[in-house]
Amino acid sequence: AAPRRLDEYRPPAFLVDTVDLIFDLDPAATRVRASLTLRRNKAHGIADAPLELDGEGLDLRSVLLDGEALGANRYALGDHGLTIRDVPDEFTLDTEVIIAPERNSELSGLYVSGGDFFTQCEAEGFRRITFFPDRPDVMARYTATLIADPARCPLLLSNGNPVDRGTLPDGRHWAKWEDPHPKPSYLFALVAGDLVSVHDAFVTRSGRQVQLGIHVRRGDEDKVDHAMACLKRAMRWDEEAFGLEYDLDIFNIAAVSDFNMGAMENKGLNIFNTALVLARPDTATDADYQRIDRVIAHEYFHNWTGDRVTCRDWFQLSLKEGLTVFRDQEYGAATTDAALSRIDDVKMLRARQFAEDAGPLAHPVRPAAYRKIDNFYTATVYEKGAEVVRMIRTIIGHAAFRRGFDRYIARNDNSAATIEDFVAAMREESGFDFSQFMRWYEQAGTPQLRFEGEYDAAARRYTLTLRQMTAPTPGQAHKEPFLIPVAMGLIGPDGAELEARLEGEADAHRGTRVLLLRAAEQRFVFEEVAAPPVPSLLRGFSAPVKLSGHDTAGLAHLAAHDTDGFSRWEAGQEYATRALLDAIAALQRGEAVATDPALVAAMAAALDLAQEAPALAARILSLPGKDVLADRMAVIDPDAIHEALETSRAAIGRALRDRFAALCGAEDASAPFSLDPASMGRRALGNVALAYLMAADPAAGLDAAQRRFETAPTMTGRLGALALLADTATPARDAALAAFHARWRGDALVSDKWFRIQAMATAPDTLDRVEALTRHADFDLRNPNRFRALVQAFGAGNQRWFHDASGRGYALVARMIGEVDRVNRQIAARCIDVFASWQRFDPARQALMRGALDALLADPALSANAREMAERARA
Ligand code: BAL
Ligand code: ZN
Repeated sequence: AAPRRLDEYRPPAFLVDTVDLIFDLDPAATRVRASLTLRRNKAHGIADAPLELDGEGLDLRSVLLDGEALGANRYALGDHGLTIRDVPDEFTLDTEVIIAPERNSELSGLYVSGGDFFTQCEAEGFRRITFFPDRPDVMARYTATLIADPARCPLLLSNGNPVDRGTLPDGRHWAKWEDPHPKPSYLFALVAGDLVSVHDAFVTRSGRQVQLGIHVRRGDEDKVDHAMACLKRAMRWDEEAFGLEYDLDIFNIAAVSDFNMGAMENKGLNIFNTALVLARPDTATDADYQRIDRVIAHEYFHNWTGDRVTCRDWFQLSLKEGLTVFRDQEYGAATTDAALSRIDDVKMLRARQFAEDAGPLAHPVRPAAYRKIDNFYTATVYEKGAEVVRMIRTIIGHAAFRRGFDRYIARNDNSAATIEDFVAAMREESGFDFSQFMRWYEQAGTPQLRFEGEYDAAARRYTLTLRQMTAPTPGQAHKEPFLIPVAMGLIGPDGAELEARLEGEADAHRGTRVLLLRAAEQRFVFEEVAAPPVPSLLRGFSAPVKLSGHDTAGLAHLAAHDTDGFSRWEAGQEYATRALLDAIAALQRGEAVATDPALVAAMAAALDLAQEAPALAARILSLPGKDVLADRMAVIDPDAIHEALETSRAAIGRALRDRFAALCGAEDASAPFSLDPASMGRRALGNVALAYLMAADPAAGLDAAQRRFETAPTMTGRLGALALLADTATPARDAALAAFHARWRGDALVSDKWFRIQAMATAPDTLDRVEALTRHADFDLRNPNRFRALVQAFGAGNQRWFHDASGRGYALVARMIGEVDRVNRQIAARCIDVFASWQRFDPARQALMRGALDALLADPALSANAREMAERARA
């Protein structure tokens, strides 16, 4: 199919005012009756355009126009929809179709999971339920009547408020839901099944009572307290931080274990992957708890940035996603620890988005063309999109940003907006000209930002030169300079922040300023600078760019003294990254690795923080990830990366052995479980310390790991130990994995962890074991979580063995993608990005990775989703 293009947008030919849906729910044959009131849209521009409705896989039974049945000669039915010519300007249309939810393994549209019915309509799933103009700029008021067997489906939920219910003469019961807010079809949802409901209530700031419900499979009701607490916290925070109040009397969350995404923001009825709802201290790690908090908040925040104000078309996806990620990041920063939260968000951005931006899948935050929009739910649209929103706030300031946000919401409420609408509101409230800034939405690629500083002691002048360069990305050979906000300060030789007067400023002052870099090269002159400074640039990571220019002494100085918590961590990480890159280079030259004593000293300094700031200590002690190191290498060498990390970890571990040993002892099982940053920090520190001890002293480390695995009261401690044991080909590993499997095989989410840990293991027999796990009785291709836990985790998270020089890892993942594609094309397509980095490897690996993509492309049955990704990755 030809790609869709942003510049070909045309308003819809018809608008839909109301939609009445009736579902006779049956797994094998669900009857869907839809009654639409439609009218011509003058903005479309063609007065006699036919009515075109999207529809896929629907067994059409009848079509009535204004109550009259249409003969087959009045409409054309194709693979992708229904076209009706010669329709009046206003009319009603009634259709009846049959669908088979139990055969819907793609999990898009209406499907069955564990015997219950769920929907997923974003982006284009509604057309798999009924014929409809399935595009986000068609917003209508919906009612939905769900009819089902009361024994099988006691619970019947849809969007909005319940308005009526009853029982039919044949014994089936029904419930009617009405959503008073106009919405696009992608936000339609229904849930019907035998779920247990946990209820709570929230009183909005204007005093309205909202009934909250979380609906889960029987047996999971003891794992929803956290999600409920997060929901209430998020509702309150959105009122306080953004002035946004919930607008219905009821808010429901249903959890499903077969789900393509993490969660979905359907109006009034969020549907969640169980992985992002269920948590108990013995089943969920601290990372799971934090992720749940953020995603519950994210989906809730979509109620305004997504539902009340939606996207005109799917090119605008970042309008809701980038903004809502920004909002969930702000929520995370405000409700936990701001610097730690920013560190974690930036680490994720770098690991996922920078990698995407550096390869053949690079695309702008607002893509200009796509074949399958499902392939654009990417780190670029989400995470980089959030950074773009953050830069707007950095440029115009918090107050103007908030006014701009209010204006954007007020002006676009109940409508489908564009990125221009958002930026216009910001411009109007700030007076700032965003023309150059719009390149962040249009140009792909991560800018390289290089600085040089020159201090003139006699003149007390410091001149900072900033240069930017962005490499070409697919379809964009030449890049215009970005407008880059550089939040910065100057640190003096004594570690204190220096006063300075930037050219044009009236007075000298100290503290953070924001420089606006507009040109490819620009000089900033600071006067009245008392001593030679080390510049602290990109404080709080003020722009998604790659900075260079510091020498190691400067980095060490910033790591010790920067007043910005994020930047202190950043400087330390950069220092460690360079030390590891040196180690990698030494290994490649066949030399022994000499671990930098300054790196050891920095780690010792981090250990000094263990009591006072354990979470920060754990983050500093975590060496840069393999992805970070790979990103910095001209040719990625997975074996050298692995060895350099292991050798350095062992050297640091030996130097600080006793201190690590003291930290990886048993957790205090009598202490109440707490998610405060210090408690989580202590658990994280225990796991990091254990990794050092195992590297430094394998025998003692193995003992400590076994003890931690057996006695840790939390999943964080137990899994941390298990992950390290899994890296060793030892009987202790086999025993621990067997015990874990036996204990948890009945819990799908914990079993996913069992698969994931083995998929990501560095032990020498990992390839054989992962192969065997693809044939394990508990492995199920049809469950996206399980596929991700084994195949995606191996491809994306096991640099050592996925990239094994034999090519076995590539072949394994390609084979599994081919298999899952026959069941669920979205899941197959999303896994293909593990091959997108092929140009970064040596010629032999390049050939193997290309070969894997070619093998996929050679399959004539490959889905359009997977084909688009494989072709882009191969380019
Ligand atoms: N809209 C898809 C899921 C999410 O981003 O919230
Ligand atoms: Zn979202």
